Amino acid sequence: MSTLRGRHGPVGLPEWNRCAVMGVVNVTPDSFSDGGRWFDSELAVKRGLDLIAGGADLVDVGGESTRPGAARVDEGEELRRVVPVVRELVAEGAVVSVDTMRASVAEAAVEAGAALVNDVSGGLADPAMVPVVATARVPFVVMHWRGFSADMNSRAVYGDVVGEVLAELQQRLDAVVAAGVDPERLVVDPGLGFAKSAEHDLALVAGLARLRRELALPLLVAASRKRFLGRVLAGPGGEPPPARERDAATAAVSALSAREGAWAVRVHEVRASADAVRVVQAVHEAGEVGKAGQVAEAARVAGAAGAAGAEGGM
Ligand code: PMM
Repeated sequence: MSTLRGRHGPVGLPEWNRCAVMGVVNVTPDSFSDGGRWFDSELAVKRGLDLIAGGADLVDVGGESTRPGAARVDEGEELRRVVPVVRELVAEGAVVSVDTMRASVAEAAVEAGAALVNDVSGGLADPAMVPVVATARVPFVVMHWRGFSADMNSRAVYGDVVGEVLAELQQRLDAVVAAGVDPERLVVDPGLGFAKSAEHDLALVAGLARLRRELALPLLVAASRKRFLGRVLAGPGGEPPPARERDAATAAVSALSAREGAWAVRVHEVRASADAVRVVQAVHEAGEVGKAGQVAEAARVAGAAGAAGAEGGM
């Protein structure tokens, strides 16, 4: 369906010259890693601005927790949580994404200035979502999703997780495009932690290059503080560190993602990930300079050999 374009990111957002960093603003009392901390409009706006000051390129504002087992929030409450925060952050000059599964929230957030809709259900949770996004002509994140958080862990069953996530995402992307969303505005996300075990998440991180190559769309990776990192970091007793102690591990995944050409990483603490993606970019540029130098040297040697040959013939 899709073709690789010259652009690194989706049409409709600034073009960053490296993997972008999306900072998370959860306006929720119960998100798994930072629930309750920014559950107040003013605090949430301040948090968003702090994330930008710390190196975030854009901020993702959400009013519904999607942690495993979470119940859904009421629509009116989600609107009340999200829209004022989006409006205020946009007024302060931030590039804002809205993290929602509800078309009404997406629509109100876009009206308030949100530049991107991030739907963890890829439009499956609310049939009105895809038409809203198609009409608004904003970039749209399609994440791999198998069902609501209340019972998603029971759906974490795969033979070949990378192959199945690829096929299910492709099917979803085709449906979204058939329903009128501009393919140039799509972003894909493997949905780490959503109906996935720690082993599945690790396999997906190992498979990022394949996902990017085969889906040929900008890729968003959201590993921040997730369970699989807790599992990797667990001590000998098997006890994982608390979510807030997983930011260095998150930055490691940000570096890996940037290295594999991800368009963006979604993180709670931006500083370490912002540094990580900048280092990856600098190393990449040094490699390009090195390659250009080798080509110039090869041309110089070939030129000298040619000149010597010409001399020998005289
Ligand atoms: N994960 C969470 C929330 N929103 N959006 C995208 N695109 N991808 C994700 O993996 C994702 C997301 C859950 O994490 P949080 O509760 O810490 O925000």
